[in-house]
Amino acid sequence: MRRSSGSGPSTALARSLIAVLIAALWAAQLSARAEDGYMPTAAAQRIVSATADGAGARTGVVILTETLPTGQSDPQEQKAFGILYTFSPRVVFVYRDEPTSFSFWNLQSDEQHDFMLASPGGQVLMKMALPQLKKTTVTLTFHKEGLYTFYCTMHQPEMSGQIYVLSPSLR
Ligand SMILES: [Cu+2]
Repeated sequence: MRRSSGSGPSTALARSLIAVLIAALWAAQLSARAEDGYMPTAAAQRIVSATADGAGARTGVVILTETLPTGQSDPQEQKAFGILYTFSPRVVFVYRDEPTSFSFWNLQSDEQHDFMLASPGGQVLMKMALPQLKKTTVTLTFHKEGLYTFYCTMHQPEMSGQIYVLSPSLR
């Protein structure tokens, strides 16, 4: 009796199913990456360059994600505004062309945040996920002076901050 040699119609069907499955997994992975964020493009790197692990930094800042109100909660405030989140600190000063590590500590066990950076002209430069109860570190080197804005896209407008990029001559 002849057994299936691997070229029968059922095998061909299985192969095409596997191909479809692999394509679906690949697409899911791509969309997951897009959700996770993106580093500066070649054009954006003329404004800011970023390395994901925080390496090469000479100085750094820790930015916490905090829940508002801190301390005793006011039931009326909670009712009017819900739970609010903020970056702490919300304002950071850095020098141009000085690699600076930014370590974001997501202190919430039940809330995802992210870090989206915009140039002084309002151009979005990068976006990075800040998972629950994790430290996420990136080294940023700003090449243009001015006032940059950063956002958590999930908690707008309250969860925002500013980075002032100063001239190194101000040292
Ligand atoms: Cu947030």
